Amino acid sequence: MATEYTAKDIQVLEGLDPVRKRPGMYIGGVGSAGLHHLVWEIVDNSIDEAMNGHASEISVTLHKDGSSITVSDNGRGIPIDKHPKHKKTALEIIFSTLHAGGKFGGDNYKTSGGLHGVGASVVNALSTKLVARVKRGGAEWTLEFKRGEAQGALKKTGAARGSGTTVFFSPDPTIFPRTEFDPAIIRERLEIASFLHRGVKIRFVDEARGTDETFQHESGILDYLKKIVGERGEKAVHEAPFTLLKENGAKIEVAFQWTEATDEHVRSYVNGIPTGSGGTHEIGLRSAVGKAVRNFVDTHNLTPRGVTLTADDIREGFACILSVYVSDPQFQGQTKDRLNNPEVQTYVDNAVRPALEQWLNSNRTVAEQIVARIVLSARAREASRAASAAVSRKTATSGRLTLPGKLSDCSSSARERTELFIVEGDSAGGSAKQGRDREIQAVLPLRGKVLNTESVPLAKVLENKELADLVVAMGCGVGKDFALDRLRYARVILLADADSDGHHITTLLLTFFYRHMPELLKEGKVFVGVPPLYRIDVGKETHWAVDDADKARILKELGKDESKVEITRFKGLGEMMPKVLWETTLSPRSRRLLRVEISDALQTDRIIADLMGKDPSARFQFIMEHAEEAGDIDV
Ligand code: 28F
Repeated sequence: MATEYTAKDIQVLEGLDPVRKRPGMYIGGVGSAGLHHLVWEIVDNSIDEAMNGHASEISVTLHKDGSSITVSDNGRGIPIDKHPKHKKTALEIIFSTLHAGGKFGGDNYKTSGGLHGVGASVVNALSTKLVARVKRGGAEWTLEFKRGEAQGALKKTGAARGSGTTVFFSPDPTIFPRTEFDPAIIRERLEIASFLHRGVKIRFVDEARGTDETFQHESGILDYLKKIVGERGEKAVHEAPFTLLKENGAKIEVAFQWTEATDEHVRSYVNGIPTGSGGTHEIGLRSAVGKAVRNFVDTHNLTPRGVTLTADDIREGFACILSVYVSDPQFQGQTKDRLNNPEVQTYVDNAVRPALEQWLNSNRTVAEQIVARIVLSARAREASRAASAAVSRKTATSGRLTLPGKLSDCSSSARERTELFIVEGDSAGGSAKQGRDREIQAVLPLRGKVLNTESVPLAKVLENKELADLVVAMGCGVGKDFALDRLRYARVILLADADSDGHHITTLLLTFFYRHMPELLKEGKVFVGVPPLYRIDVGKETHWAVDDADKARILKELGKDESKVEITRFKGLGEMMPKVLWETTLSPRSRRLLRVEISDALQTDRIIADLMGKDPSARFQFIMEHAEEAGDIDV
């Protein structure tokens, strides 16, 4: 049982003026992240109370105005006794001075909002109004503040059963340009908090949108692991995940399992704060897992002949939730989401390694399933390297590039001016070959459906002639063999019909690039051409519309309705005369291109993974959403 703290335990540091002068120093900034830090700070005080075993329920209400919040917990209630020296109640001190309360240091860990324990007083300073209500000792006490200034003394506002703390606050619009909270951000953080603090009931009421959700997970991070493995549609290669809870200078909780996914997926937290950029806790984890697995494989001589296992093979498909609590976390980096404490690496390594070795030895079947998974990724890696080398060897041996016959290359070798059009279908390929600028534009027609490469090992992918030819034409290798500086063109432009088949082809190609040449997308080298869907002839004038909305807009601009003009709908690129194709889709001066960008890797990963199961053209929009009008390219 933690010692009972009272007002005397608070060392008062200073007033709140500096906070309003330079809020960025205390909450990192006054944008959305800074605004939401206010919520995390108050919520974390409730979570602390729960972590110390005194609160079981926390509720967060976003009020109708969307800009004010109430957080409450059923803990002991902030003490209201008077500080012997400062003659103020603990409650008032906690909200009106930057202080080091009993919660810092000591045996319990100060979980803290994004910026590590700035305390409720900062929230108070940056709020036009804050009302703190404490139920304790059979009564309810209320204290109101405006911009950090107490409005009168603590008042007894009635009798009350039970105990707890409630805080209402509305951020100051003279500090925050935007004070509207984003319910999705709050919801996600509360759900994660319910995973990290097993059993605590966390309720989120959004009064503006009428939603009321409660999160509670008795199995804590195990439930969280199940959620992230489930939502990405991966299958686990062994039933029971590995779990560990240990305190050895740091409190460590970890749950992981191997899945059939091809990437590693670790989500780590320090004192409840997400550490998206990793840090020493993750380094310790990876070192422990690598050593324990390798030790098991070597002891039981499980490596097949001719296969070498690398750390990457062990990490492939590895899904993990790691949550550590340390008393003095040091964070680094712009977004302060990387843990720096060197000692934590040792703590985690020394906690996980022996426990995992023990677990593998006492669960032989599971251990062998895991080793099989690792061997599979080693074989796939070696096969893909061989296949990719074979493809590039095919080009390298003859000295001259043995390009696929279907490729109509451009004549210029000034790569930064050249572009490769990947065109769906032979007829479209024909018009593109004729309509293009031969000096700088190459055309590679693709026949029919491209292989769906989602979760297909690269070796298998390269057995598909279309894709193997594409890899050769691009010249940059593929998979682990990829080298962007070998790309033979400045950009790759996908040209498919504006119908669902066309969208499907484009999606399949983007999936291939995303899974096997991700850097190509990350470097913004891939574009989607936007051919016209309608030709609108008004007298001598011709207008082109890319979709129905565009058509309506043009007709409105012309002040004509459909009956007064001649409208042709293009069935596909192949139907367009080469000159028209040049004018509307190929010419750098008049065409429209969409640059494909990965704006949110995790979301894209989920969408691409989901994509192949459902009707892709319906999902195609998701990819287009990531593509922004590429008016900015110097074509
Ligand atoms: C809605 C926000 O802030 N809950 C909190 C407590 C409980 C105690 C406490 C908090 C005493 C002097 C450090 C009560 N009884 N929810 C909250 N619940 N702070 S904040 O004490 C603060 C310490 O400074 C508490 C006995 N010990 C601690």
